[in-house]
Amino acid sequence: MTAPHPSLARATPPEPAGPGRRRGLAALAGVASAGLALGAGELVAGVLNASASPILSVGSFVIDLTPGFLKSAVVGAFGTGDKPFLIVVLLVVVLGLGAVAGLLQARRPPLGAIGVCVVGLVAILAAVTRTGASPLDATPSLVAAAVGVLTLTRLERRTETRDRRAFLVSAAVTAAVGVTAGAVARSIGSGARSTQQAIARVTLPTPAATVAPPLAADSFDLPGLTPLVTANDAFYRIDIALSPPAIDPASWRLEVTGEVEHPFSLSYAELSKLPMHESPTTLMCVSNPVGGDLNGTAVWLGTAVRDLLTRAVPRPGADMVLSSGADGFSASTPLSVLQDPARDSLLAVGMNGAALPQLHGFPVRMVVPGLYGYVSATKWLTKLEVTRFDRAAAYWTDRGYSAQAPIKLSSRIDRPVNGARAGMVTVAGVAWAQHTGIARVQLQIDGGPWTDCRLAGDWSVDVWRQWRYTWAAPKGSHTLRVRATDANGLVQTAKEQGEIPDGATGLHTVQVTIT
Ligand SMILES: Nc1nc2c(c(=O)[nH]1)N[C@H]1C(S)=C(S)[C@@H](COP(=O)(O)O)O[C@H]1N2
Ligand SMILES: [Mo]
Repeated sequence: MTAPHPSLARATPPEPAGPGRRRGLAALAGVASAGLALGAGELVAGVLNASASPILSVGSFVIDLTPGFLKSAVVGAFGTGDKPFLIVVLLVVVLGLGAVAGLLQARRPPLGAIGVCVVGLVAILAAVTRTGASPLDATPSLVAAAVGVLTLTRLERRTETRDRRAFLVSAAVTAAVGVTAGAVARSIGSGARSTQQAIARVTLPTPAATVAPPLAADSFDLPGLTPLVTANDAFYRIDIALSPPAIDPASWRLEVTGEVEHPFSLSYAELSKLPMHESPTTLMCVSNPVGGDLNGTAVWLGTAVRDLLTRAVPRPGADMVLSSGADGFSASTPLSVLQDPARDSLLAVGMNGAALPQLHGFPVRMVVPGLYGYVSATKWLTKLEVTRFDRAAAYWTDRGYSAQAPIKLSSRIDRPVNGARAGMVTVAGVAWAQHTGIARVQLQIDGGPWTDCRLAGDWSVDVWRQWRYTWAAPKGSHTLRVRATDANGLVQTAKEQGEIPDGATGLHTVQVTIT
């Protein structure tokens, strides 16, 4: 409204803005418009469906395209902060694209507006191609694109006004409204609240068999040493879900299908009535580097996967179970492992005495002792499909990881820390060979001989085992290395191998300074 007619503006230039400044204002208009568009899109998603959020959909799209090596690099650099990192990168990219659109719109209208539409189209595609998406999920990105185009064209016209301050105020207001909308969207979205309420309402089934709690001798009470059982809120989290699926247990169903004689499906209530038992298992991520901490132990409460398979009756020739999660993840687990009566493979509903937390797969996940998480530990489980390794491939198999991946024998030094006082120093850590068990842990100091460490009791072969060693430590810098031997006599290899394709090997080596 206040923008002068362009030809007029050209005829009587009011204190002509330099081309550099004009460009700056155009870019600013683009950034502010992008901010408002994003906020509007997130707000609509918050009201309609949190997983249709433009940023989250594009983020998930990026994750799905990300090759394995990059995933490991990002997880390695940011640990479980990989998701906030991705979102920040996306926000910066979108605002940057906004600046470009602003410049284009100023130079060659309507090129900038067209650019906004193209970005909107990408977001729409990302939203509707998500697993379990509906066409309605296009709405948030559609609204974002419309708001983006309208705001950009209006703001861009204002860059021509003589009153720079008025322009800056409208750009600032635009951006602020966008940020506010985004913040409101965050607080109402994600289904987090309703899922928390659903989790709070869950009464865990009574286990037919409880696990014997660890004996006092099964753990050492040493500061800095990994506890035998990991608290739920300290448990590592790895998944491809930018925002964890919010599943209502009242509408959850598990499908058991594929190469079986009797396919069936189960509700959460039906599953809860099946015989439940407790079982402690140490989960491991294949992306764990030597010495890393992408692992944790919990007492899981669940029902035997084996019994469900018995009921379905797999057909001859089937050798794999492809389990799927609501986030689009899938895992390939050998059928024989899941049918093995000696292995406690669970469909878990409880974790350390509580209902499964949302981040760890509420309402139901798989837990299989001895296999890396990506081939076994499907969270937000929706389907078990009996199939064959030569017919189907899981999520990470398509991205450079092995189809089968037993956990590798490994060990870690947790203490001492740098600056420990010279004298008697307790070195300690954990070693693991899930489903086989640890027989021996040895420590090497400054390249000297390998000496035996003291082991804590063996609570379960499916769980890591603590070890300790009392060291007469002299002042100075020292190198400590650890290696484990499993119950079959296999000695942990010193050969260094990266996480891809089926888990890292090598000996954890630390440098400590004793003062
Ligand atoms: N649905 C779903 N389940 C999943 C994943 C995932 O991305 N999506 N990641 C797997 C991987 S790689 C690991 S290591 C474990 C981690 O489980 P946690 O997050 O409970 O520690 O979950 C597995 N289950
Ligand atoms: Mo993992």
